[in-house]
Amino acid sequence: MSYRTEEVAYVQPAVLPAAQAPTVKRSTAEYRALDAAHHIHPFSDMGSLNRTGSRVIVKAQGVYLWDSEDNKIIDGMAGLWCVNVGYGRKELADAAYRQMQELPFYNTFFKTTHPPVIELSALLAELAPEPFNHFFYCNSGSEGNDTVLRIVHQYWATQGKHSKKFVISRKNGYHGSTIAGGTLGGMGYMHEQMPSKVENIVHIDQPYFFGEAEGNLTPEEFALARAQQLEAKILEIGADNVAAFIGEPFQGAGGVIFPASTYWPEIQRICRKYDILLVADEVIGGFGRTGEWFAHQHFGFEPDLITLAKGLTSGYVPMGAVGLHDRVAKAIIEHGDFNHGLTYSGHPVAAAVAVANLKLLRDEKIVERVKTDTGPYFQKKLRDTFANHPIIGEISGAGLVAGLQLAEDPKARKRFANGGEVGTICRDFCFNGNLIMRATGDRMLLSPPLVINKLEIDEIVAKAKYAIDATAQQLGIS
Ligand code: PXG
Repeated sequence: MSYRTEEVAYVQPAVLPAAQAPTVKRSTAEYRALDAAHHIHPFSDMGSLNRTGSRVIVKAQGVYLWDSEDNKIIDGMAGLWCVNVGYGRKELADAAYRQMQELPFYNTFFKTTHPPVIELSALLAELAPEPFNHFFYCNSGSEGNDTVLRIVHQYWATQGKHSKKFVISRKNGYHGSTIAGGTLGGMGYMHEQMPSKVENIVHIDQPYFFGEAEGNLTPEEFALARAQQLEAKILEIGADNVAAFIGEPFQGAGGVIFPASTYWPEIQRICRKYDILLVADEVIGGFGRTGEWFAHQHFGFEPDLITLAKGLTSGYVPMGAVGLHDRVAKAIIEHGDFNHGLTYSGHPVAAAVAVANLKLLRDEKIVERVKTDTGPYFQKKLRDTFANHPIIGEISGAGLVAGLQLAEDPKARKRFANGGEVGTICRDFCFNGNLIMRATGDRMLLSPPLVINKLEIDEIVAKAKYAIDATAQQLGIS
């Protein structure tokens, strides 16, 4: 198996000139030594990382990264699910540069505002589904979900329903790593390390068919049963005590778990029946990932609140937001002070970059291309390539996001007993093959920049096949 090496014909418009690409100022060994000496990485075992050393990424263009050893790596994860317009877009750099000179910072507290945050809010209202016309800003998805809790609480206070305090979320959901985000998420290993958790947050099971469906249930029956756990939980707590349900339309960090089509309509029915706010965490799904602007549109439901981050700025600068459905916005607007805000809420530079980014997504029809062209191509290519593969049990996804389930016996839906280790073996083969593909336990995840072309998709899929074949071979499975 050889890797595709030819350069792709597709050239991005308005890329940064190569002369502006950062130069490598130190040797890899020096970078690693300094990194080990002074930098604590997120979600890492620092002792073991410092013994091996990190890969040092020094520049990027389009869908490619380069490390300090000048290896060219294809980025199958769009950074961390965020670089939707790809790397090196000059329009975003120009927007930041201009804004930094004109007004690098001013706050949006104390009866003030500024043009970039006004333009961004109007543009988001244009791009989001019709009832979303108001946006609150923060710096990350985690802060977005903290904000969601504050809005939900304030909303029910304005309705005089003070007992509605519980928020229901899902096991293996991911909603960030602040105390509130981490509590909302369903990652047990994160809960264990928290000094305390936010009160009144409870979890139901996830709609993970391959791993958790028992008996002969169809995916649709299983998804319905998992959605109905919400109703059971509401009845257990009492509808008068439940404020909201939050979920990612598809779970990203949890393994690109795509629920069957029966799931979200049932969740929505239950939320409406018991007068519970429905929150879609669109931090990964938003801004085109599934081929729709927002993932809840792909699944056909209407949330009351949406959490946004990542693709909002394509990760060029940090920014998060919460979109409020008109019925929620009205209550917040009409009922006095909302006592929440961050120094950088609506930061002018982040807002200017977000505007430039959203205009690229809109004007270059990048989202439409994911829906009608590259998304279907990517999904078909993966399914054709891995049909009847000895260790691929399921391929989930739509548009430009996919999860590949590694399995000991795909037909019997039998997972590896040591699934996490198998995922790590596969991830290491990807790493050595200069492909970034994320492992979550025994699921391999892909979520490339939305500007990827078909040749680049072919390259990702060929490299993924090489890594998965090599994994099977190492396990002695053929
Ligand atoms: N919600 C969702 C759905 C996310 O995926 C957050 C909230 C939190 O966003 P911030 O910006 O606070 O990180 C996320 C973040 C991974 C990985 O390993 C995923 C995320 C972050 C870091 C790692 O897949 N998602």
